[in-house]
Amino acid sequence: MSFCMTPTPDRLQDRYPSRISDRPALLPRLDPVLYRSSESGQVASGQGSAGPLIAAQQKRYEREGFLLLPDFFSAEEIAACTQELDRLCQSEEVKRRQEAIVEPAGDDLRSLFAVHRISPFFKAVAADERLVQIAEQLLESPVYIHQSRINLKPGFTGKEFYWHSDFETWHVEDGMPHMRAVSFSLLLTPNFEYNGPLMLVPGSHTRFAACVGQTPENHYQVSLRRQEYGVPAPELLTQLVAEGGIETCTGAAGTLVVFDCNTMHGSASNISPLPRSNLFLVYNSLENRLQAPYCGLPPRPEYIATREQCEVVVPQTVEYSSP
Ligand code: 6CS
Ligand code: FE
Repeated sequence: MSFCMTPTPDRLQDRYPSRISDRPALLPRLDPVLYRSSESGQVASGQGSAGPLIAAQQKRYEREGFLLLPDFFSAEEIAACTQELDRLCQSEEVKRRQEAIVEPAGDDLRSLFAVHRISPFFKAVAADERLVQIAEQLLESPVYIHQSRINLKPGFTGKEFYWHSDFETWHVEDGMPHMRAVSFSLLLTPNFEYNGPLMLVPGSHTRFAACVGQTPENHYQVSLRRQEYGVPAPELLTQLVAEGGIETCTGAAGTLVVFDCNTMHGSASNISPLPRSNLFLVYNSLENRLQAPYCGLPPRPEYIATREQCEVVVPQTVEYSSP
């Protein structure tokens, strides 16, 4: 497999150094949260930038690093999504794919990556104008899918996703230069306080939590099942939570969580009988394509971090009829 020739990482140009020092640190965020074209009159008048999010929502996203949007997808649309998810999960071919990640204990499916490439249905979801136009508004540019996945977190056996900043991994292991990417988590099943919902730390996106420890080779073969490198030191997490608290994103299926690439988040194990399945779509600005990984190791595979197939997502009106 050839990689597009990306420059070797310039450690001196590494604006977010992590997994280098043996001392954890909270560094300043050097990138905007909301990208805005300065000539936009609406911004000057305080109305915010043009797009689906009103000014108050933009302000909240800028302050907290995420938005919780209930009833974003209808019950019929979610029914179509879960029918496609069931089809994928029952496919022996899909379960044998490299994109299928099993839980650390046993063989329950934990995550299915690159669902926008494996499933034409989820490719259409990823192009849904209701999602893409929010991403374009926040990032102020055309966007492409950096990563897609469904985290299934099955009942009884779904294990935690320990605290982390996605950007820390995407910068160190994928070479993402700037904090100019946004994640959308669409709840495909109800997320209760007891079945491992996403937890976010409000305001944590404004600092970069530099981690300790050197990235192991082929780290993704372990980290996607249980992440131990690129996780914040307890003292950093304690400080971030003391300042911002923890918001648990519970809600009905169809709820949408929009969160900045650097917002600290995690989710607990699911010991309830009820699955917690969420679709994650990560939109990256076309101006923020991956460079050489800052850790100096070979790039992660394309199904985890889009490096070559950076097709601009064209917003579509999507009809969700159950297949
Ligand atoms: O390494 C990654 O890209 C994945 N790991 C986590 C814990 N969140 C983002 C993504 O799924
Ligand atoms: Fe994550």
